[in-house]
Amino acid sequence: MKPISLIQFLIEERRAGHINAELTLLIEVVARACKRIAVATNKGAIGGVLGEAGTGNIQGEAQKKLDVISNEILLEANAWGGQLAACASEEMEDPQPIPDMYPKGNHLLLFDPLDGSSNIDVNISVGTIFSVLRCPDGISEPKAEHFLQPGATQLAAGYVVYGPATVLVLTFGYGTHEFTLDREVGSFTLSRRGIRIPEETAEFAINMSNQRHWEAPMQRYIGELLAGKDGPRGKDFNMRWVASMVADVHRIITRGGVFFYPLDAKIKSKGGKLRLMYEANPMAWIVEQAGGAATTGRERILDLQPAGLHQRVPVFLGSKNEVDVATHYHLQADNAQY
Ligand code: FDP
Repeated sequence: MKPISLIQFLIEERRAGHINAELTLLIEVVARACKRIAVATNKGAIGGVLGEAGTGNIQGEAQKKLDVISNEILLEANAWGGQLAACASEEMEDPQPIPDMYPKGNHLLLFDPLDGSSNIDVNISVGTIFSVLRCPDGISEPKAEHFLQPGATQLAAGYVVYGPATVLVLTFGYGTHEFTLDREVGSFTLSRRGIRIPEETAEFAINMSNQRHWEAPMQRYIGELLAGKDGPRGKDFNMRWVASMVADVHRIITRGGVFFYPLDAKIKSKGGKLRLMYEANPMAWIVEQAGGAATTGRERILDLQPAGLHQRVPVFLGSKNEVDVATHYHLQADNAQY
């Protein structure tokens, strides 16, 4: 079969009425920026891009040089294209307006420019996560409040994993599709169309070092998985934790599994670890579009009404049956309390 390039796929999606011309171009621009991030990431130590930037982001986390470089690449690539009204990023407190010298469009772009960046110095996969929203009508200078739309209203969501291969995974609400970067040709090529996550799995991902801080229903759920064949679940489970959300989600998209970053006593006051607008929402939509499920342990992630640009939430996502069991345990425990 003849390879299908990303641009060819996007044009077909446009002809099918799934996206408009502006969104077609916007995704092409984001993908091009991600190719530049892939080049920077691939250079590693000889590119002078490893290590700390010596600054902190608005979440109070130390920034890596590549966090800053990736953020700049995405901002620069998207500023002039004419499809955006504003951008928001994990690395910036407030949305970045489109400079006056460039035309403005009707879309809002949110991104985590380099997810899993604590893995970059040890040569483990990292990635970019992005989400596209519509700019509310009549708003020419969008502020943070204009980005606060539930995940269910996203127009596009995607991530890129910079791993042994650079892979882009994308949804517009018509299935989840994967493109692999052909480095020689320089273009993303369709590698999987209409990805399906198996409903059943025996593989889970969680940072077990937080176990003692979890809520009781999470302790119960993971305790039952660990009990294996002899426990109430009657089967053995295996564990994987890359500590790059993009890589863990990509494994789930590829062979099933379930990923948890639950609430725990250490992060309770923050609401969770992962960010709703540019991590949980795009990943939740990508996973749902592949037949999986995504909740906070209590509610569907895509139904949440965001309260802040950098809001954090607990994340349970992946193979449907396991997300359902873990969510059910939390709701059951909540009901028993009242
Ligand atoms: P990182 O802080 O390195 O960017 O986005 C947050 C994130 O990584 C996820 O990619 C990853 O799943 C998680 O945090 C790792 O958390 P732990 O440090 O608790 O393992």
